[in-house]
Amino acid sequence: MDFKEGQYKVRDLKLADAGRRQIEWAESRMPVLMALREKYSKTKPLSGYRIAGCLHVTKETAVLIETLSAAGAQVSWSGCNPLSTNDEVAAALAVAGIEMYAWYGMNVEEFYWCIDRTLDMKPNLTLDDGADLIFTVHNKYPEMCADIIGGTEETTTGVHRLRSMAADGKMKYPVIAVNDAETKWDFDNVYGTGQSTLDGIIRATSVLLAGKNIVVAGYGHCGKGVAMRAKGMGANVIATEVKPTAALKATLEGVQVMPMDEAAKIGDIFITATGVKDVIVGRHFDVMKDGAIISNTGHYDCEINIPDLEERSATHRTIRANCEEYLMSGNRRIYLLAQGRLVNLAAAEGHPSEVMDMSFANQFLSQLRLVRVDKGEETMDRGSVYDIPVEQDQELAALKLATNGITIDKLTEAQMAYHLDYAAGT
Ligand code: RBV
Repeated sequence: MDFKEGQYKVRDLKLADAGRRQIEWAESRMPVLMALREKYSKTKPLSGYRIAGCLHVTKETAVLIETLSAAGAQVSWSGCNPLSTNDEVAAALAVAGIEMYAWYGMNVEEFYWCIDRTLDMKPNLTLDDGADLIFTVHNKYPEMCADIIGGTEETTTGVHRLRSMAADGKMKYPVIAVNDAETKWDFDNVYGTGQSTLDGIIRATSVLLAGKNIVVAGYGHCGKGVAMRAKGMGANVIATEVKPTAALKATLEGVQVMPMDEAAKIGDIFITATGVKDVIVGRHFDVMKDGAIISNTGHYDCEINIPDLEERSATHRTIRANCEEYLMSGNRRIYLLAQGRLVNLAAAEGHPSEVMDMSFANQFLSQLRLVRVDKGEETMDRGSVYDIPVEQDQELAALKLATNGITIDKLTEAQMAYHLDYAAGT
């Protein structure tokens, strides 16, 4: 493995040219982020700032990294999942001089080694997806917190955990919840997860989705996106839920709702999207049909209890990339995709560039906001989680529409006055 201490550890630098072509492809589909790059590469507001990032190394993330770098930041990066790095992209970034520690198929020990290396440069900003970097700083290097201005967090699970940490009074620097921007969760989580999850399942199995019973565990934004797309492909979609309002929405969207104990008996394909552990466990494997396919699209790999599956299985073998066949009692076969890790990134390429454009524009603008805090132009409490300003959502959405050549109406002054008039009625 090519490795120069202190700079990078990637699979193979010879993959760099192929990676660069993929990054250019993503750039051509991320006009909002590219417009921000154009603007801020002139003023370089991130000059003198050191950003450690821990987020899936994909072609889209490369566009974010190179935008941060063009705005003047020194960047060091690790992937936020052992199975989500695009080795070609990682090589291209290492060749371009980014400190890069990521390769596909690393083990958990290597995963944390990579995070440690990104901290060697003593960052003053952090950028997370899943909060593993923030947790590492707080738990292993607490002395670093004082020099860190703040961090940003990409995903639902990470934001959820950081809010618990803040409520417990344990957070030592402010974090911006990028996930909670409308231009993030209502697009990335729904349409991104919807498409990329089915993409991962199809690449790993090549099965026909039409006519299948697809069980989606969790009807949050991600689960809803998956369900919507699976329905469009002709599947019979079943949702499992613990939250009454989410379950009720599913029923009104034409999705059948039942407990996992029932769904386990009839599902052909299972997709977990809950953010909690042990959604599919031993007793569910016991009643599954021969040929059942199980996958996860939640951030962590604990939604499917894999030790339970292994305990019940006499043997297992690899059928094809990201598809492992487990032989169960009664000669039933169960197929586990991507080792229960997020199937959309492990078996496909994650969300498409067009949707990551807005997520990562929010990331970039949030890093700039933290710099404003450093400069005293804005204040933040060091133990809190912050939302994205609502104006930012509207600005980014307007920019995205404009880059798509779409124009929209504007309220006239009379309409605006009517809109604000609390005396108007029938
Ligand atoms: N995600 N990133 C990509 N193509 O770079 N795809 C998905 C990509 C992010 C997404 O924003 C989600 O919140 C997170 O991965 C889950 O880990």
